[in-house]
Amino acid sequence: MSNTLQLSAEQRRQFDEDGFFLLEDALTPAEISELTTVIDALYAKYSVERNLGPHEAFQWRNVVALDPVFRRLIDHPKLLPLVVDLLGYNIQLRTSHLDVRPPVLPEVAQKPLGARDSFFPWHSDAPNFGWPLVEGVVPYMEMKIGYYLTDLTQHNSGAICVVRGSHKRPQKDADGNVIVDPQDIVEVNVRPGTALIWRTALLHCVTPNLSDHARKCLYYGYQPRWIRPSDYDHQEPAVLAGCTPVQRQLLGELGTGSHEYNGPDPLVHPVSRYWRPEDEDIPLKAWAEAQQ
Ligand SMILES: O=C(O)CCC(=O)C(=O)O
Repeated sequence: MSNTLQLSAEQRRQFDEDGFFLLEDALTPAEISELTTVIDALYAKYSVERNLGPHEAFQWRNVVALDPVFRRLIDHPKLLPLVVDLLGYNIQLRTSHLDVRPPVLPEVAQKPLGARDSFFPWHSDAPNFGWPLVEGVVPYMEMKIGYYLTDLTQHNSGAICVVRGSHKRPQKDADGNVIVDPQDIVEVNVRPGTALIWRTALLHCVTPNLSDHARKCLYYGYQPRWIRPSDYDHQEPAVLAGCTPVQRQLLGELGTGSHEYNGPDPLVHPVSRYWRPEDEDIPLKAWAEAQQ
């Protein structure tokens, strides 16, 4: 692709240099309300089933398999062009999760932000045993979109914090301690409906939620299709039923619906369609070309 679909030069600069940018009003009030209704119902059900205390956080992984309302976000028209601009079209979802963080007790805020022994230590996302490093730095492997559904404009309301530019440098000292210059910490204090588009190699943590309301948000991680997802191997047929070819691709399948993952001659000449997709395997390519 020669041109970008939607990404501005300033967004590109921020994504490369800072490791993130914000998109306000990514979700409409109607979308926020629809998502929140489903999340509240899930939280009500699972907080009883899991015997969660009033201050305990609730997370659900592979949320796209849980309800069609979450599936619709994987190719949200405001965000998908940005994802394709930032990662190309041979991509899939790596993870999708919802997070509810009720207000915590004040003592939780006693530890320094992101401390090793705090409720949410600084980290960047990686599989067990880590990503390969190039001169101590994680190459660009994936990105995430955070959708924030509740008001996070106040300090210590449970917002994510990112360390500006930390994706571009080694992150630990010789003793294994995470290196964070306080001047680089950005607390993502945003209104409901804002999206955070970020590199998961950024160091991040979460502030204690000392507000009077639970923080509710969703994260969708995207990666090239030749990496394996973290939340699923293949999605269940019921999840894929009714999905568009683009959605099927993003859910890790071949856009055609074919199961010939190793090509038409897998015994003699196996060729992974994730490595070497034909155009019909990646409907996102035709979609992207049609946008231009
Ligand atoms: O709950 C948050 O905002 C942080 C989520 C997080 O650590 C992640 O998406 O990797």
